[in-house]
Amino acid sequence: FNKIHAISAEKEKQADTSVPPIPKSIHDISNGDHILGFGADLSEDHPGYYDNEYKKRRSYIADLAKIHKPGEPIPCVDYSAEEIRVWGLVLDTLVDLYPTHACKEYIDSYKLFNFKPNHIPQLQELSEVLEQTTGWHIRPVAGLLHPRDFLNGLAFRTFHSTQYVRHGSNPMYTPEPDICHEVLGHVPMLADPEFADLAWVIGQASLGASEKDIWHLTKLYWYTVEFGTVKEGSEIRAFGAGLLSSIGELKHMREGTDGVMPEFVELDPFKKMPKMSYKDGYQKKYFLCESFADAAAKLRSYSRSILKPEVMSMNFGGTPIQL
Ligand code: TIH
Ligand code: FE2
Repeated sequence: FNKIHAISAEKEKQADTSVPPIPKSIHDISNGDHILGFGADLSEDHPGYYDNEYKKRRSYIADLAKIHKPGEPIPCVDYSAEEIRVWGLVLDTLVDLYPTHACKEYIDSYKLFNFKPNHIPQLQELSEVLEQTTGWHIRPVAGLLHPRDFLNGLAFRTFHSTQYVRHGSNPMYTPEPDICHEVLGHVPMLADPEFADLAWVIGQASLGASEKDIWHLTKLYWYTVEFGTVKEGSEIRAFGAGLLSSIGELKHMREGTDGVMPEFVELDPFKKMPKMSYKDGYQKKYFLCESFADAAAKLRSYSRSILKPEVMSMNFGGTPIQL
């Protein structure tokens, strides 16, 4: 009996320690301790793998992010002519698609930002606009954060953003986030109050969540904030940042690839979500929302079902939890 008892006590301890302490503010979340995948170590299938100059540049930009402290101005990056060329190309191609492919909230918020092909916006200037519109903040990050840290950031209305530019060999699609994705995909959406609310709901639910729940929330995040689509009359429009920053994926969402159309399914946060991957190219399945308000309401009811009692009494910079 003693032995069994000792083993189960040990298991319980493990289960306990697998959920780290709940962060009380953005200062409790690290932007550089848990970088996953890519980061500065590119895998062999990454378009920049054989480009040493590119890898050096990425490490330099990643190191800038690591020294940043929340509340301080975000370091500016002096982008090179090649980096600006890539950004300009992505922007010029995407602006032609937005009127027909992007949701109306995106098209509206986009106007706040005056993006130009010859200037890569600095995170600091963008964060200032968001602070004034929806109260969100941008924080630079060295690479892909661990999902718990990333989602926890959303609870404090903080969006962790990369600052490097995708490899120039394929500006139409990159397998990982880069500054073009963050700026053209996420930033205008975060200036929309209803969308910002949806992202906040996912963040609040992630505080103190079990590993299993973190995984499910990551998928909910992926299929809405990253690859979500929304009905507008008889049309399907994109609101997910992974769509809005990739010319290739936006076209694929509408027209399919090699004669195969993607599938569209209704969002139900209580159902098991399909597996997600950075490695499989374009999505085969998109979740279709009636509206942001409807998607946020559904996410809220799921989030309430897993919310930790300690989080209920937390105060998010003067605003109590709103689930
Ligand atoms: N595929 C997107 C792009 O080309 O901009 C970037 C990513 C979004 C989500 C995951 S990777
Ligand atoms: Fe993203």
